[in-house]
Amino acid sequence: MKAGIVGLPNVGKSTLFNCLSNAKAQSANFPFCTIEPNIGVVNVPDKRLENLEALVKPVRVQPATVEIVDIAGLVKGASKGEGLGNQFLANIRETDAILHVLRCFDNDNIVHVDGNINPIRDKETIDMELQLKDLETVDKKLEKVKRAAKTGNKEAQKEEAVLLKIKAGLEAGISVRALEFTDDEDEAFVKPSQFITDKPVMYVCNVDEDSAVSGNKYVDLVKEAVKDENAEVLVLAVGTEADITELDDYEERKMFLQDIGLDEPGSAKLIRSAYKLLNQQTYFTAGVKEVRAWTVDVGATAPQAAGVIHTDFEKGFIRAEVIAYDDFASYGSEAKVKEAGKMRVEGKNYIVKDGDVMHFLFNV
Ligand SMILES: Nc1nc2c(ncn2[C@@H]2O[C@H](COP(=O)(O)OP(=O)(O)OP(=O)(O)O)[C@@H](O)[C@H]2O)c(=O)[nH]1
Ligand SMILES: [Mg+2]
Repeated sequence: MKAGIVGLPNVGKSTLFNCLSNAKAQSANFPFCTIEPNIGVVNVPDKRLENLEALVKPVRVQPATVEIVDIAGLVKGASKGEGLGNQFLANIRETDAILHVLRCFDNDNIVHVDGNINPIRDKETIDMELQLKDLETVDKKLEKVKRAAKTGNKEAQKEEAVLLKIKAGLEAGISVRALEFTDDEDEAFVKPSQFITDKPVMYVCNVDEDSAVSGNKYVDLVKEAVKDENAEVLVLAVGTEADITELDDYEERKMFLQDIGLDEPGSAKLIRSAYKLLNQQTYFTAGVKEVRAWTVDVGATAPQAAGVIHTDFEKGFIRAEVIAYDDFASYGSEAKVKEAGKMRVEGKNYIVKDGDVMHFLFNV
């Protein structure tokens, strides 16, 4: 699962990527600085993991990770191949969620490809290119399904109806994610088509240092424009955070963050939000050798969670011993949790909860 950073050229995507990841992407003040996508595996910051480490004192600690991809900037006409558009759109198609970066800072020295600062226009430019690409996809599919539908094939007729609805939506400037379908329609026809505008999205407003805490007039406009989308809007002073990331000393970084009014980097919040956007959650294993955060889909069962560690754990799953994170934290150790009768034994139908501390019993 990976989240892609998407937006116009020169809005700060690579700078953001560099804040998140140690894999350094080239960032410079000219449009189309990035061509090949940069991929980074990013640790997901989690206070609970730090706390478990303090309690268990293991040899190793391993945080959960999420993959972030820095993609080239899109411009008007990308769907028609403008600015290497088709290649960039293909890079976006390969991601599972979209982090849409909007430039919300004034600075005459940093070139804006469309001449002035207007995040709403920028968002519409990007949305339209993604929608046009999906329109191409839907037209191709319609072409195929039409004949079968004409011969009376019931499934094909259902699919045709769904595709026509998507086509009408896209033509009216509505992204696929904003259209309503029954669960059956979604599973059978919408999801498998992997429309770009069906991917979950969040907006990242790149602001100047002074707006890092409470945003600015541009952020207000963005919030107003997306209020019906049910999408998260994150405010981040990307340039400033990139400077802070350059500092080697932890205390110094903390001081600079406090100076601009933050108790943690906005990039940490962004990583957690991206993780959620990808529909991922964390369970822990807490042994003396290793305390580790593992990633599972929201809704995963106990055997599926075990399978993340090893496929044998899933195949031979017998049961899981489960401690809620809060119980582990308040009693302080596995032994004390057991004593208090707070450890649960769960079977193969158990749906894992975020923060569960788990131990699997299996035979192979
Ligand atoms: N003042 C200021 N400059 C920024 C900020 N974010 C990025 N920049 C500058 O803007 C320029 C472009 O940043 P990049 O991160 O390379 O932009 P990009 O979106 O990756 O651009 P492409 O790869 O060309 O699509 C660089 O000179 C950055 O230093 C910011 O928050 N404030
Ligand atoms: Mg770039």
